[in-house]
Amino acid sequence: MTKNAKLEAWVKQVRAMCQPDRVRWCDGSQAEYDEMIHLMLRSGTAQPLDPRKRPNSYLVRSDPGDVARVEDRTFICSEDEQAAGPTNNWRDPAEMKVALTKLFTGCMRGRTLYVIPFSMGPIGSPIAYTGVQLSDSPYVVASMRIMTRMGQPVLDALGDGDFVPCLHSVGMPLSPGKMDVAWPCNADDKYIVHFPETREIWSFGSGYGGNALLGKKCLALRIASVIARDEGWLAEHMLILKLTNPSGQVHYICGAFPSACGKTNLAMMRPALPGWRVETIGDDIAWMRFGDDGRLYAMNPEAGFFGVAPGTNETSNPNAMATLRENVLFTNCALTPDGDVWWEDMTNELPERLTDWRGQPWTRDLKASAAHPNARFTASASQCPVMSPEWQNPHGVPISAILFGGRRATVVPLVQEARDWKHGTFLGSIIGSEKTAAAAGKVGDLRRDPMAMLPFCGYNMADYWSHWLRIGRHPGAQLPRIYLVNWFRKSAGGDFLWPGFGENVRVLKWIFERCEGTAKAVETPIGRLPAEGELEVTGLDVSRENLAELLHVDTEGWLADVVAMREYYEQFGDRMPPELRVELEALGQRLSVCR
Ligand code: SAT
Ligand code: MN
Repeated sequence: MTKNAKLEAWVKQVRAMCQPDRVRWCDGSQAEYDEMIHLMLRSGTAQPLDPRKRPNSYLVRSDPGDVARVEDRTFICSEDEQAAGPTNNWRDPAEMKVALTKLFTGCMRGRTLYVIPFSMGPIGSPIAYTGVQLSDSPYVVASMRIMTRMGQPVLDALGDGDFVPCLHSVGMPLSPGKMDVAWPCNADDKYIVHFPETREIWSFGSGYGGNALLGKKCLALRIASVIARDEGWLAEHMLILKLTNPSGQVHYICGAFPSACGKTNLAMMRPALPGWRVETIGDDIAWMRFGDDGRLYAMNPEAGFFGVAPGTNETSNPNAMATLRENVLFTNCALTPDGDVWWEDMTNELPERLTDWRGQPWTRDLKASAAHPNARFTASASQCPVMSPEWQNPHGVPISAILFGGRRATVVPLVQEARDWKHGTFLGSIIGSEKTAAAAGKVGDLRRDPMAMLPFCGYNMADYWSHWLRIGRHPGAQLPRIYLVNWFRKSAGGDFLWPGFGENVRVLKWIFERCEGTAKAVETPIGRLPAEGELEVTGLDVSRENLAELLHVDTEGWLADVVAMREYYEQFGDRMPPELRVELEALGQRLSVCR
């Protein structure tokens, strides 16, 4: 329980508005988790997997209309429309509150209101933030217990301190006598709403992932990015890894990639080069602040993984497979006849028969995918065999390099180094990626996704770039080096040129050695590329031609990108930091002379 007056008053107010049958304060205990599972089994939300195959693990099937983040229903309601910027959906905050209050009135009838206190970052860490989510979903309670530090210890540490209020409802009240459905949600009305000035989150109508687990994208990215801007730090959509070379030297690296582009695989990589070691600090979010030594220290605010299941296997990510052996919530995966989960590319051979993510019989001649492409696993970070002990360090780890990447079949080389922070900020601002299934919409189209923050920046993207540039001017800063990477280049025939996964350590090795000052680079119009012979290729199964293609400057392709970026920058008008326009035009000029 709590003596926090603000919290007590807020719970009372929400109770009056949402009219739940009862209120339950979550303590975060195992018994409470088990009870949530029991409720989900009873309501048909979840089913147990065979404990001999996957102990203490469950499969959940969502409504087919609620399978991913809904970006077109995600709103930044700042006082001033310009403060949200052209890449966010904006509504007037007062009007939005009126509309939401209508929707939330009576929305929890027949349900329980759960009070879920959670900490983003180790409890009591000077750089952690406390949120309290009010939700009517047992799935959310169970998931938040895995994904965050959750329960009574958070309230104890909070005392009468401040917290971010996160209100959530699946948006489907139950009238007396009405049977519940397995996955309650509101197919017609979904709202994922952020009020940056008052630091509040209201989410209605969806029970899935980032729409509903409000500590993740809503608090730790959208709201935190605003706080970070005001306080001089960075809240980023980045993995954090620890890289150790064969002689035991260490560098910590962050990497920003859009959703479903392999952050989890990179963060848990089993390196293909002998003697190199990757350990995981985080797979999705990094909060970075300057230490007294002028270095940027990154902390993972989460406590678990909400990872994309399809594509995960013993080759692509053996450490994830080990993480998933027990105590896992699976969502929208397929079910095997012997009571285990399955997803595309989990095994070399397709199973003969399955139950698909919708609960329908599936046979391998059907050609349809059995798991949803955005099927997910939810597992505690503590289960990952390569979790670095520093992941719980309340101050974070010092970052030597930052990677920006995405899925680009063409143009962007395997790796390039920025000349300095400003150039790196520019490279981050121009990244694009072919769309994945992590968000609703058409898969495959190229979209600009600056710093992989397009769906997650809680304010005007141009102001966000200005903030990055300001970070670069921090007095005494010892800034990380910045790299653009692309594991997803394809040949004209449509095959990947680079094997990826554990072989990506070859790129990390070059970056590591750049940080040490021992690897060479060549200047090119787009940035610094590995000098001849500097990328470790021993034992690598890639042809000379393909390697050359991967490290080649595609002048015409880049020039076309410059034109596209000029247009992209236009929409930000005079909020656009002039430094980035200067970088873009300078790039265009350097490329033109090579023509
Ligand atoms: O659903 S989430 O937003 O948590 C996953 C993602 O898009 O990265
Ligand atoms: Mn993500």
